[in-house]
Amino acid sequence: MPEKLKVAVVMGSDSDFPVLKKCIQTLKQFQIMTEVHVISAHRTPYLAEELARNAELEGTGVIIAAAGKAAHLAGVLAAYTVVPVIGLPIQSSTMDGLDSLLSMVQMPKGVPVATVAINGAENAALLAVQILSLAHPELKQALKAHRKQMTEDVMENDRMIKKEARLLLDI
Ligand code: RP5
Repeated sequence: MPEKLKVAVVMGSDSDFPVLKKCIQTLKQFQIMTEVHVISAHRTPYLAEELARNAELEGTGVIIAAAGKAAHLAGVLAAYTVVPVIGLPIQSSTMDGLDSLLSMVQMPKGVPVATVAINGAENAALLAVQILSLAHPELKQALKAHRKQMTEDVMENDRMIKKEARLLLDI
C-alpha cells in the first residue's frame, strides 16, 4: 500500500480562514494528514513557488488553494507542480466572489486548476479525498459511507418536513 499522502491547504490571507475551517474539519473527518499555510501569490511569491516546487518531494498529494479577488494563487501554485491543485474561490470582494471564481476556473490551457464553488470549502476537501482515494482504497470506503450518511440525512429531513407540512395543511 502506498504511503499516506497529505493535503496542503493554502490560503492567500488570514482573512480567508473562516471559510477554510469547514475544509480542514472535513479533511480531519477522513483522517487526512493536513498542513495549513497562509501564502500570498503577490505578497509572498517566493514562498508560493517554494511550497509548490517542494510539494511532490514532501509527499503532498493534493494542494487546496483558497483566495479571493484577483485570485491567482491556485494558478501560480499549479504552474510550479504537477500535484493536482484545487481552487477554492473566496467570496471576499465587492463582486461577491465572481472575480475569485473566474480567476481560478478560467485557467488558460496547459495548467489546470480544479475549481469548486465560491466558498465551497467542504467540496474542496471531498474532492481532495477522492483524488487521494485513487491510491487508497480505504478512503473509497470512507467516501461511500459518507454518501450513505448524506442519503440517510436527506431521508430523515424528508420525514420531518412531511410531518410539519401535514400540521400546516391540517391533514
Ligand atoms: C486575497 O485577497 C486573499 O486570498 C483574500 O481573499 C483577499 C483579501 O485579502 P486581505 O486584504 O484580507 O489580506 O489575496
